[in-house]
Amino acid sequence: MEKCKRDKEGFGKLLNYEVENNVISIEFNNKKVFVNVVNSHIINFFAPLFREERNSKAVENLKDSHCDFEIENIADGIQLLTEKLTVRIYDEFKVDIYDKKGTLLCADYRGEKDPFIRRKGDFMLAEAEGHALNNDEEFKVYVSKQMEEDMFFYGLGERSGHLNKRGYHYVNWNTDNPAPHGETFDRLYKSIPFLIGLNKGNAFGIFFDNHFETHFDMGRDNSKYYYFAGVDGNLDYYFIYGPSVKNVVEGYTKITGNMPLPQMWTLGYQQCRWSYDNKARLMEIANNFREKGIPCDTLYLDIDYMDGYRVFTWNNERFNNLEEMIKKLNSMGFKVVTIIDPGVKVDKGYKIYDDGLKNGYFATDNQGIVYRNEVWPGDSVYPDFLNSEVRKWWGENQRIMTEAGVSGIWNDMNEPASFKGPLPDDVMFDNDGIPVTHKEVHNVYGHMMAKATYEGLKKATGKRPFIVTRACYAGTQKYSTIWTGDNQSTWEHLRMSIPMLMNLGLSGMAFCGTDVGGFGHDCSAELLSRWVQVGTFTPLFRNHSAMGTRDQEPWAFDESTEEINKKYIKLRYKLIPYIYDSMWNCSKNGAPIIRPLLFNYQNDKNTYEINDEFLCGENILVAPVVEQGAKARMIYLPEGETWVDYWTKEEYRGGQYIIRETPLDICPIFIKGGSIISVAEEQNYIGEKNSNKLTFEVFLCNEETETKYHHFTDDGESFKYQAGEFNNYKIKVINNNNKVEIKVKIIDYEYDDKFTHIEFIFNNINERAVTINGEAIEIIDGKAIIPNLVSNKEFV
Ligand code: MIG
Repeated sequence: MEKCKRDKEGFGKLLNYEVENNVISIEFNNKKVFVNVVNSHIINFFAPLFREERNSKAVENLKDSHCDFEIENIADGIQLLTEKLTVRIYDEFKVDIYDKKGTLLCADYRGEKDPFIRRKGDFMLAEAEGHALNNDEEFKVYVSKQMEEDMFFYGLGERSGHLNKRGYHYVNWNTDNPAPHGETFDRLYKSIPFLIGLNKGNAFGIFFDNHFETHFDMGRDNSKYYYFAGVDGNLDYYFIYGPSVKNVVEGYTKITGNMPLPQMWTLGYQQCRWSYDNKARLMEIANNFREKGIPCDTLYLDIDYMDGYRVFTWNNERFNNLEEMIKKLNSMGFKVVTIIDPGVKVDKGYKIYDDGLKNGYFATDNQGIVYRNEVWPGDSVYPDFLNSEVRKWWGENQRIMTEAGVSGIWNDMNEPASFKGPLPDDVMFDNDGIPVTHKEVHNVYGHMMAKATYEGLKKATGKRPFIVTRACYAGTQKYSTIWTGDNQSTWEHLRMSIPMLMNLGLSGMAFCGTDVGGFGHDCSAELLSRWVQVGTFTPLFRNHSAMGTRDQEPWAFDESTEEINKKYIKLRYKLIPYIYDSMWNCSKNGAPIIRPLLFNYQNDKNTYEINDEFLCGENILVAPVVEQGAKARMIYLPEGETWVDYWTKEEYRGGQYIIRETPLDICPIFIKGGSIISVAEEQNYIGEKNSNKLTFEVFLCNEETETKYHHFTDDGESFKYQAGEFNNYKIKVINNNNKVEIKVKIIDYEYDDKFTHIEFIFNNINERAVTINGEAIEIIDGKAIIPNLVSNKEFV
């Protein structure tokens, strides 16, 4: 941490230190800093360069668990030893971090700064204009680390480009740029200043909790170092040790909060459009789904449902008797989600505006006058979501929607977007008594809006809130799912969505998705089919498209396209229990649903840069087609497993590249040999049928395997699971060439889930004999059924 640009003198010599509980305060010649041992593998480094206190919006209730550590003096500095790490701190607050074997994980850079020179035409720019903002002289907070050979970088939230971020530079400044997103974009709607480094196979994370504009440079400026920097604010970052990427993500979500379990229906297929702008069209869409037998759980109302874009109102002509319409849709098995933007129309007599104005709930200019810009409703003002009273008010307003029958809220435009130029830096917000500038809180505006919405919905309904937000910051996973904004119906964007979603997943935002079929531009039949195939495995599975573009509902093209779309949407419904189990895992340890292969196969270097394959949970590998017209594609199967082709049941040893034919109705899917997938019977929407049996598909293979699976059941909507009202079925499969042993155990059984039977469907059973909990079981048509153990409590 050699540079702190607030003043040129830096930190200076290390003078002395004091320890109080988990915090070591270190006195340098020019500044005092704090090193907080969060636990044996997470260390926070804090220097109050901007204000004395933290002003974190990401980290709430961080508890220091008691953790033993030692501190000793070493030549030139001090050394901190935890059970996992050795941290050496020197003059100028330079920090080097090693694991217990003495392997260097992350060291501050000491060499010369030598950023590349940006040449223009045939002359070199004068120094003053030669550097863009990435010149370190312009940052007030700046930390550079030594680049090691063989390093890979991941995370950083929503990014265009590829999975590995080495060699690139990204900015955190939430931005609504309507141009087609490309690799040249260094910023998008979201800011998640969390980077994962993989250094010779050892992973670590750096979470730079600063919501001013921040930059991450992974060796673009110079391949000798990487850095993170902020235009202002405190130096406040967490080092999170792996050595597995899994542990890093778990550590990061421990600090910034876990994604709560979503309601089960939110995992179904969702249909959106800008806009289904009248009742007749919306009902036509709903009827089409049911008549065609294409499953769907959710329909969206985009901005045109409102009365003149006034939030918390609706247009009574186009949607007369909205409540009745929603009731009708609910009875057909649909949930309705409505968009709510932050911009409030300037309009005397409109209650939301009047109330907000009267109570001082809107952001102001630096003279205290309510700040105006323009968004959809015309002249608009911006609620001050930094203020807890405003959040409460906004939360209460959600009742206007929920009482009309709305089941979820979609928060758009909360970067915040503005039509008349960006909000000036000095637009003021009231952070519960501490005035803060737009410059400081821009990146958390959407995050605080999502928090307000979450708390309001939770209070109004008592259910697990469903919110989709476009802008977010680190930690938004506690409140909301996200979608990646305005993509385009292009093959390029389908390709790009995969590394983008994988990095979002690694950045805590496990519940994520893109507009399936693409938002801008006209979709083609083939592109829609391929996109639906990817969407099938994406946590948020929502088809959406822009005003004026070609229809892209599953049936909007020809019959064969409709058949393919239907086949995959049905597959999604079959996999809902498996996806819900993956969500449950994620709610405990942050493990993303859609994840890069390296997450599970870190020892296999071939996985480090795979952009066009992903894992969905622990057991499914998906290698979608993202090229128009592709009749076949190459697939890498990670080593250490046998992989079973979901369609043909053929087995492949991992550690090889194979070629798979890919006719339009085939998205290559491989199941980890020996593993289990929990599945549901066919239904049009979640909860349509109340099956009395649990079903597990077992994918046997010729390799000897031993796998474990946990299946979770609860009511699918309330918070009762947090008080223990759930069941946890633990299933073990031991498979060899002539027999399969299954062991079922119930670890938790506080929920009356009404399943009377458990069914196993065996793929590749061949001549194997099967025992379940030691008893020989007869296999008929590859299936075995036993009574559920919860009901007779036999095997508990
Ligand atoms: O300026 O509400 O990203 O999903 O359909 C466009 C209209 C505003 C942008 C969102 C998009 C939504 C659209 N909105």
